[in-house]
Amino acid sequence: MTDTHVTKRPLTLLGTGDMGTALARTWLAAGHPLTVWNRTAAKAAALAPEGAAVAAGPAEAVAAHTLVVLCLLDDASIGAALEGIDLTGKDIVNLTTGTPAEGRTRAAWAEERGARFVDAGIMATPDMIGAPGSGAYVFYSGSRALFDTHRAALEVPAVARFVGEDPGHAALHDVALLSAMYGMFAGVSHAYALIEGEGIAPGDLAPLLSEWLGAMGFFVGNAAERLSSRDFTGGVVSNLAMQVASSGTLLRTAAGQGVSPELIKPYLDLMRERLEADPAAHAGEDTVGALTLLRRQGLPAKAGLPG
Ligand code: FVH
Repeated sequence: MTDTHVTKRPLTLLGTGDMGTALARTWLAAGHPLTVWNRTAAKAAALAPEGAAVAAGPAEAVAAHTLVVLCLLDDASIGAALEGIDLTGKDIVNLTTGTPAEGRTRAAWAEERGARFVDAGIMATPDMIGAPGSGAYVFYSGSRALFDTHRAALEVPAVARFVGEDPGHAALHDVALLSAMYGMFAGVSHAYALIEGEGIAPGDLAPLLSEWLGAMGFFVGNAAERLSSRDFTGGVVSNLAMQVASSGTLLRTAAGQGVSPELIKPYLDLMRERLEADPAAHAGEDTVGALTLLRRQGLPAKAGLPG
């Protein structure tokens, strides 16, 4: 006879807002003993019928289990919730969105209190959590030992991707992807604004936009290769001089349609700045060369990235 009984790791979750509740439900459904606490008690109590133990306060919740997951609004709410609570021997996984600096500072704060710490960045909305095939995943960084110990539990709500022992790197990956997303949102918003009032339905433009953005997706890998090699001229198919010249068409069209260029102009300006700095050197480049201007003097620069 084989023993098929597998003990599911118990854990504590602080924060049962929209995301915390979605996470909690997946752990409960998977059979993990779960203790929850939320500042507004009713939101935690709502999980009791599904099997959650509801703690009266954050200290009781933290004391209940070694693995303590945080899903609070922001870094300040972590300080507020955990103020004065004994964290000795705890394994803290912080799913609260924050900056890389907050992740590093919070890791040092936790370690000073005798805890291991992993920071995280959730690449999903609550409805994607625990939904197979939704594409949901979570970046983790910090203590590799903690991550390895708890990986099975962390994989329950969404795929887990460990991105290094620097506790700031999960947030950095999270923010990098979100920043690219907002750039894409900005371009799409500008496109819809251009056609508004012209008798072209947004729904007619939508498939064309999706198809075009998919075709232009090569930029992601192309930019990575050029930034690594610092080769901005090899194999260029659309050179900077041509793109700067045609950017005037984009701006004049926006003006003609009565649309503010504010969402696309910064990128067009950056291309022009790169070209005007040294037309002979940069005219034949890909637009990726313009990205070297983003790290401005006076801003903290990352060592090892040449200009
Ligand atoms: N929801 C989403 O789409 C995104 C997806 C990507 C990741 N984010 C981040 O997840 C964190 C939690 O987000 P959420 O969606 O659960 O947010 P809320 O529903 O607003 O819940 C916030 C919880 O934080 C508690 N809280 C706020 N301030 C404090 C405090 N000072 N002390 C203790 N707890 C605090 C709040 O409690 P209450 O208002 O119910 O009493 C909620 O439990 C977040 O970092 C997102 O950026 C979600």
